[in-house]
Amino acid sequence: ETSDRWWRHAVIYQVYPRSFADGTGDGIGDLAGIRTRLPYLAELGVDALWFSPWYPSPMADAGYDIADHRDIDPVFGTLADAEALLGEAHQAGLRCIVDVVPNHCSTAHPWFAEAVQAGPGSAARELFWFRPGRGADGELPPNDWQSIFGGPAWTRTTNPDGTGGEWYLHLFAPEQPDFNWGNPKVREEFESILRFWLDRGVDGIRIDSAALLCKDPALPDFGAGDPDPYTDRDELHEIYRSWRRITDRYRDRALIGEIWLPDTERFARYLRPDELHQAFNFDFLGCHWDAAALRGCIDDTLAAHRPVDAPATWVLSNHDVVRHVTRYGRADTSFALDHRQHRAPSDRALGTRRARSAALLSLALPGAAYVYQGDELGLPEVEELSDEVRQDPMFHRSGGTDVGRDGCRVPLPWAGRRPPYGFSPAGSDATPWLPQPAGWAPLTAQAQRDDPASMLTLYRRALAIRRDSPELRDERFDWLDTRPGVLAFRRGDGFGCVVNLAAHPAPLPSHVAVLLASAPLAGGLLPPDTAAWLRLR
Ligand code: ISL
Repeated sequence: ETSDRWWRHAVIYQVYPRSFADGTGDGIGDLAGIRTRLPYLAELGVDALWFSPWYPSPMADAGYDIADHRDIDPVFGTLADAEALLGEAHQAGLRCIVDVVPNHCSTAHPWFAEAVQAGPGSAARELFWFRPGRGADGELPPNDWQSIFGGPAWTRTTNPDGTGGEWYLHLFAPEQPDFNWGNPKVREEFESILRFWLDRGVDGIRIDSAALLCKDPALPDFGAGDPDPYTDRDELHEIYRSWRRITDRYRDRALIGEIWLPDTERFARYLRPDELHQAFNFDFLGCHWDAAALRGCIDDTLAAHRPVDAPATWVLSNHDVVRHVTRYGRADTSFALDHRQHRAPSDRALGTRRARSAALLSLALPGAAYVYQGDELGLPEVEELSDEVRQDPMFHRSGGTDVGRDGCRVPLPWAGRRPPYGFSPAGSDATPWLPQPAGWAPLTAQAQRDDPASMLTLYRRALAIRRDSPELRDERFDWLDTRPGVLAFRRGDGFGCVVNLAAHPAPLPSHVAVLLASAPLAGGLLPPDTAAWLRLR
């Protein structure tokens, strides 16, 4: 039997369980809600689902602070519900990917509770990074590392007598202590977690913060940051090789790394026949809406993946960044990761127009494409959230200077004229965990379903064409000559994609049939900010 290597060309839909669909009527999305919406996902035409964390968690970082990696948080359901969901998704032809978070756990994890109890010098503390502080009374953190969410990456414990004790390391929130990956027990634990989910039939594992696990054991100051003491360390590769050996004992399973590295050569080192199958390409996400910039990003990405024979991945949005409808409607379209400038004005109509083109572009490129829930509805970032409702630790830890990531995590609108737009079951009086805006009635799945001009219809048509086009599953990709500001490429022999990023209408290549366009064509011309898929003759 040969492997079909589905992950090389899959369209993977990211489900953020808290905000996808609420089946139980408490205002929080859950597994029951996902199960009722599987027909929607199958009809949309994606190949796979990636579930952001659904494990027991105090939710200090929306579930990325995990207390037990082998169970489901009661707010989402039970392990039996997860098994049923995996079975039903497979029945519907959808592969399933779970999120594994190996860099850290929750302070509520039994190992951490035990480590705090057991005190300095204990074996329990060896599973994390506990260190005495600096200064006369140990009142200063052990080194200068900063948390990615703001503030020092260290928090001090309190001794039983009330005095200050050792500090522990957390690259993210204080509720997310980092594991010590130098300890074999940590390695064994995650290998067992991997098997736990692979045994339950998941088709892939998304590895959170995959380049951050290993730390220089001397814990030197970051200083000038060269060499970086915790990013992209060589020891990581041995860990992922052992994960690959485990994964290879199952059929057609994929390891997918969340790897933020600006250096594409370093990035590609993780994509080996004996390491990860794929990793997210975040360059695309940070790229300007500009023909030359996009072309450069596409070329760099393809060039990085070619020598290692790994599929490229294309990501427009996820649960950590400003939604691309809003990014693309701004004068500066690039700052995907910077939530501080979040309040810069955005032209929604323009952003939507560009997002439609970006969908056709990303779905026509070689490799795997990721769709974040709500991309297919053209949801904008919700910018009008009041500070009181914001939950993201990024907002709270920055003292409000960074508005954080709640604006892209607002519960999906399914149907109806007003909140909760069918997010919670009919008759429930629950309020969604983050408030939905008043103007979303035209964006509901129901409102878009039968509208030929909707974003949802565009995605459905594009995904249907992608499934029926063998050219999009082979790796061949060639740029076609065009005028400045226009991107055009050929896939295989006869599939073409043209995107006009210029300010003026552009002629289509001659002798083509238009398969799909992101906006009506005007007299054979492609209007600005429009894309088309073509059959080339
Ligand atoms: O490492 C980074 C920058 O150098 C970060 O961008 C980091 O890779 C990213 O924030 C990791 O995100 C993931 O892990 C976080 C969680 O809050 C995010 O939602 C998740 O996607 C901690 O688990």
